Amino acid sequence: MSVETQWLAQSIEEIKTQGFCCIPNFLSPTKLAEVRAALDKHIGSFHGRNNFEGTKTERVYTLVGRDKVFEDIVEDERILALCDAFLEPNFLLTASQAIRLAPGETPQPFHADDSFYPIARPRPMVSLSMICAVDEFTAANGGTEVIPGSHLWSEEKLAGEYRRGEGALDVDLEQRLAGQTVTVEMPAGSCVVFAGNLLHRGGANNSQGPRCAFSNQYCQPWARTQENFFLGIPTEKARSMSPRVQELLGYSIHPPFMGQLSASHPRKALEEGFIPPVMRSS
Ligand SMILES: O=C(O)CCC(=O)C(=O)O
Repeated sequence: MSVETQWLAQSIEEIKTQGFCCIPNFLSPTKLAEVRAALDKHIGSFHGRNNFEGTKTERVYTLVGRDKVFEDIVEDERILALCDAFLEPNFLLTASQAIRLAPGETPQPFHADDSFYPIARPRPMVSLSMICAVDEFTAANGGTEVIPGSHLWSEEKLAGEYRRGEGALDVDLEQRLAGQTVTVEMPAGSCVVFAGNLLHRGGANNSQGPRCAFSNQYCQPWARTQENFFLGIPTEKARSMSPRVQELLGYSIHPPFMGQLSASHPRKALEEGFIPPVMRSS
């Protein structure tokens, strides 16, 4: 399957103008079933610790290392084509996680996924995110809420409003932002792709059932990744992955030498019997 040119051009335009685009039927019914089966094995082992992670939310971090189906999705050619359009060559996977909101979950604070890179806005995105619905997303069950156009907002527009105190929730602001919000309602298997500087949040789950999703985020090749995949994914596991996924995890060089391993290409670390130079006697 190759990425359809017209679809790609339109999706790029939507991300440029409104900050996001949707991919209906991103997963085939078979892939969606595989995702659900894989998630069943992992969901429930990590409970959100705060309002951001969600106190009624289960998360599974390092999803890419948990099942082959997630490795395949990480290198989905439609997502990588969008990354190619907005990020520099050698972009990296920065986060990979499942997010399951239980009934009663409250809305997340509005945030941008690349807000922790201290580069003044307005600015290009440092990362690109995708969130795929594993359960249907509705306004009632906490479907992701986005603020169209907010990826273009300046520092001034955010200052004293959104960032009134690090991590503090400004209730007035939350209400003002909520008035500009669009809920991404989509069937299970569809996904939303959005700029890392777009304001968004997981909504409140006022339904009777869970709202499960997974998200992969990609960042510029010069930015520090959120997840430390070198530590999270053992070498033996990384060795079995495709060359493209290995590159996305950081077994790659961003010229001239970012990511080097003692002056060698980092993929050397995946060779059988590799001994780190610092452990060699000569
Ligand atoms: O669950 C969602 O819909 C959004 C989650 C999110 O934005 C996050 O955890 O950073």
